Amino acid sequence: MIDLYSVPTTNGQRVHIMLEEAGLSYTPHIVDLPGGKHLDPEFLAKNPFGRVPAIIDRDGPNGAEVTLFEGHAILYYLAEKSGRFYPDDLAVRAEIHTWMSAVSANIGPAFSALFWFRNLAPEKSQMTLDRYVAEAHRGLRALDTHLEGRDYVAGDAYSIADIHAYPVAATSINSLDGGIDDYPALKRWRDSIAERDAVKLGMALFVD
Ligand SMILES: N[C@@H](CCC(=O)N[C@@H](CS)C(=O)NCC(=O)O)C(=O)O
Repeated sequence: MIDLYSVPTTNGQRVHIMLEEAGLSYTPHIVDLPGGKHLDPEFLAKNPFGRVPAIIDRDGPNGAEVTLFEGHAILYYLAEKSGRFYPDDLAVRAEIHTWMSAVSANIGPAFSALFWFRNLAPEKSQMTLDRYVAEAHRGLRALDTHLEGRDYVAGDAYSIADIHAYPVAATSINSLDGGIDDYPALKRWRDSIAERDAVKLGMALFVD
């Protein structure tokens, strides 16, 4: 059994989708971020950075408990545990690694910074907002160009690279003027991934 600690944002959604896709049984726990529960010692023991998502696999390797955080690390773990969505082919794995890293290192942080400066910063700075809007578009442009003429982010089958990138195209992008309409390849790919039952279930988790 896996305990999932999360919220229904982009960072959580990719793990929710993966758990549904892999058919692993799990117990979801919503973490009260506005109430500061992610900074309690009890949660910091799961992720010392005080961020969701995190999981505890009570039946980890060799029967031991394992605790993980960072969405992409959780996806790799669940893929290896389930043997799903992570092909053995080294060339495909290289492409998966590249795009998982690119989304984590470039696109995710651009949207996180944009959210903070737009919604939480005590002082507003147009220059800062412009910078992170531009960075978000830079990442989306790269993903859109990569998806031209392709059905999947890596190789020729659905993989954890699609699961990792999907919430960016389904959720984060809606915070930009114009949304996904400026990105035709990304839109086509998002619409096809959205049809999957596990994706629908994962995206609905914690949503009333
Ligand atoms: N790099 C992390 C980012 C996780 C993250 O920023 N989670 C947000 C919620 S969407 C959070 O916990 N924010 C609380 C905080 O930063 O204090 C991942 O990909 O899992």
